[in-house]
Amino acid sequence: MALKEELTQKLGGKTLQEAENTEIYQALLQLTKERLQAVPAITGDRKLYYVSAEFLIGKLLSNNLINLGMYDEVRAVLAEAGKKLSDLEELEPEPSLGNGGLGRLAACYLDSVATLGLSGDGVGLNYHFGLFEQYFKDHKQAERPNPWIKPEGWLQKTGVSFEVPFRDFTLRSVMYDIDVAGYDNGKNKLHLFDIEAPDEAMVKDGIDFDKTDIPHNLTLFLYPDDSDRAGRLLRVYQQYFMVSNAAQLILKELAGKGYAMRDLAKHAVIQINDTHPSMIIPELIRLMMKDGISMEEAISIVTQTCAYTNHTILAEALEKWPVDYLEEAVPQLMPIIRELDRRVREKYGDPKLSIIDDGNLVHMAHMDIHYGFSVNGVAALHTEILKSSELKVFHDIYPEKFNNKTNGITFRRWLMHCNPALSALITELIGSGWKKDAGELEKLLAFRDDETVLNRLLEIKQNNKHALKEYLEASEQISIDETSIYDIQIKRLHEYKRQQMNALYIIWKYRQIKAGNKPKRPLTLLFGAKAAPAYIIAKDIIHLILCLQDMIAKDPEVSPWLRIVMVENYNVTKAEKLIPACDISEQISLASKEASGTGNMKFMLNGAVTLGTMDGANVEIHDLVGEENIYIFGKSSEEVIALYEKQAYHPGDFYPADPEIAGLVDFIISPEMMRLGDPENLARLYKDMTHKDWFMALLDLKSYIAEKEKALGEYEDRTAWARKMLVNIAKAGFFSSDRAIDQYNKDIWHLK
Ligand code: Z2T
Repeated sequence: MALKEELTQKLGGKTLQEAENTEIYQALLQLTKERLQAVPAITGDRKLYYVSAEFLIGKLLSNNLINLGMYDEVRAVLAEAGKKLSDLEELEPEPSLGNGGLGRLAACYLDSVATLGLSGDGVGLNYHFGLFEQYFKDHKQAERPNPWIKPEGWLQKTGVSFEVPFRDFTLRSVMYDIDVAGYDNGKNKLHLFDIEAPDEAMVKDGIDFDKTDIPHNLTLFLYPDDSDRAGRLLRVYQQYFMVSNAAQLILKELAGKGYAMRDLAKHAVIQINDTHPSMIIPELIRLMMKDGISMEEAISIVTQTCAYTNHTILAEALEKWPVDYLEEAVPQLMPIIRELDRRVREKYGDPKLSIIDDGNLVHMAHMDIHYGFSVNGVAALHTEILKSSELKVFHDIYPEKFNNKTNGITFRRWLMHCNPALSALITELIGSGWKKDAGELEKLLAFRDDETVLNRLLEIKQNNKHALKEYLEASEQISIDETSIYDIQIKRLHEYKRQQMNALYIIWKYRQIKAGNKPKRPLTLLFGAKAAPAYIIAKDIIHLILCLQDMIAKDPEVSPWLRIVMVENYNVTKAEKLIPACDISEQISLASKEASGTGNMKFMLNGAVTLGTMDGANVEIHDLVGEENIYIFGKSSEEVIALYEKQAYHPGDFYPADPEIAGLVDFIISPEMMRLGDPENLARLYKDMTHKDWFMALLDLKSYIAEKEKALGEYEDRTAWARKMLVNIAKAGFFSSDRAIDQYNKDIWHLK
C-alpha cells in the first residue's frame, strides 16, 4: 500500500489535513515501527557486542525514516497536507542515555555497524530518567528528571531475563530492545537491561533519591551524583548489572547458535566502551568456570574476545574501584580479579602494571589492557599520547595491542537529517554516491572557485541561521540577530574544555565595545552545556556565562553588537538545530586533554570553520583542510605536557602580572557582576582561575583573543569565507562513522 494511504488508514478515516499533529505523530510512529519490523535481521557467524554504559541515541523517528528510505516521501506527503515533519518531531521525547561524546559515539557506531551490514548489537542499561534535564534558575543550573519512556515508544519488551547475583540480594533483569536499522540495509538491536521493580516515585526534590535502595533504584538515572560513597557504590551495582546481563546474553546467543562455550572468541567480539563495562572480563571468566572450563583456559578465551577503547587521559576520569566496594557489592568477582592481578605481578614484577595497587584500588583500565587483545585511542594525537606517556608502560610490553581509531559521526543524522538543504545541494553537484561513500565529498573541491556554488552555500547557511533564530524565539524566548556572526561552543561543561576562556573573551569584547571599538558586524556567542551536578566549578562557570548574558542583554550600548545565549538543556535535538547554523566552531580545549571531540566533525561537515587548539581530532581536521581553512591558536600538546611534568605553569605569571589579563579576570568580581550574580559563586571561580587554573586558560587567552578577532575579520570577505566552508565540507568525509567502523572491523573485529 502507498505510504499516504497507510497513514490515513492509521488515522481512522481522518485525512492528514483534518488530523492533529499528535494523531499524525502516533500514526507515523506506528507505521515506522511496522516497517522496521519487516527489515531483515543482520546475521553472521561472528558477532560484535558493543557494551556501553551510554547510548545517546537522540530522537529516532527521522533517523529511522532516513535509514528505511521513507524520509523524502514522508516529508512530501506531509507537505502536501500543509504539515511539517519537524513539528511532529517536537512531540517525540529525547532519551538522555548519555553524558556527551562517548554516548553519542556509541549511537553513531550502531548506525554504521548496521549500515555496513555487520552483525553487531549494543548492550546497555535502560535508565528511566536518563542523565537529567537542565533548567536555569537565578542564573544557575538546576536539575530535574527527564522521563522519556512512553507506552508507545521505540522500546520493545522482550522475554529475555537473567538473574544477577549481588552479595546481599539477587536481581532479575528485563531486557528491552530498540531496533537499529542500517541505511538501506538490515537491522541489529540495542539491548537495554532494566530491573524488575524500578520505583520512579522515590525521586524527590530535583534528582534526589534513596541511594541505598538498589533493588528499586538501579536503573533510575545515568551516573547519579558520585560525590559520596553511596553514589559511587550504586555505580558499581549498575556496572555489574550491565555486564552480567551482557555476559549471560552473549553466552546464551552463542549456545543458541549451537557453538560451544570454548569457541566464544571465534564467534563473538566484545568492544568495551571505556572502563564502565570492564567487569565483563572477570564476570565472563566466572561464568565459564561455573560451566567447567579451567581458569587458565577461561582467561585465555576472554582475552581473545575483549577489546578496549580508551576515551580520556584525565586521571580523575580513569576508574579505580576500592576493593572494599567490590567486596560489598560483588564479592564473587574478587577472587578472580586477585588472581588476574597475581599473574601480572608474577610475570612482570612492576607495580605500575598491577591491577590492584598498594592503596587497594582496582585499576579497571589495567585489567582491560592485560586481559583484552586490543587497546585503542580515539584520535591520532590521543593514541600517540597513550603510547608515549599515559599508558607507556603498557605499550612497552604490548605494542601489538595498541591501535588508533579516529572517531566518526553518522552523516545520516548529522547532515542528511539536520541539514536537508545542504544535502540536496551536495547531491545536485556531485550525485548521491557520498551517502554511501563519504570520501566522494572531495568531488566538491572542483567548485572551489565557482561563485554560484559559493553563493548558494552562503544562502543555505543564512537560511539555517534564520531557522535557528526562529527556534530560539519559540523555545527559549530569546531573540538574536540573524545578520550577526554565530559563534558556537556546545559540549559538556568541563574546565579542560575551557568555556571559562570563552567567557573571558566575552568580557574583553564587552569592554572593547564599551570603549567605542564597535565591531564590523554584530556577534552572537552561543553556548550549550550541562555540568555534572556535583562539579562545583563547572556550575560556577555556567553562572558566570548566564550573568554575562543577562548583563549584556540589558546594556543598550553593547547588546546591538554582542549577544550571549546559553541554551537550556543542551541535548542531541538542540545540537541538530545549532550545528547547521554555525559560522565559527569553538574547539578550544587545552591541548592534550580532549581525546578527540566529535562536535568538531559535525560543525565542519555543516560548513562551519573551526577556531581551535591543536588537540584531539582538531589536529586531523587541520591536516585535512590546511592552514588557510582553520583558525589555530595556543600552546601545543608537547608544551602543555612538559608544563605539567615540570609543574611549571603558575597562573601568577599572568595574574596579576599581566595587567590586560588581570583586568579581564577582575571583572568577574566587579561590583556590577557581584550585584547581578551570586558573590559566592563568582568569588570562588575568580579564586580558582587566579590561583589554580589547572587547565591553563590564562596561558592561551591572548592568542585565543587574537585568533578569534582574525576569524571575525576574515568573515567579511564572504567569498573567501564560503570557500573555507566548501573545503571543510569536502574534507569531512574522513570523519564518517562508516569509515571508522570499517577500520574497527578490519583491524579489530574481523566480522564476515
Ligand atoms: C566522554 O564523553 C568522553 C570521554 C570520557 O572519558 C567520558 C565521557 Cl562521558 C571517560 C569523550 C571525550 O571527552 C571526547 O574527546 C571524545 O570525542 C568522546 O568521548 C568520544 O570518544
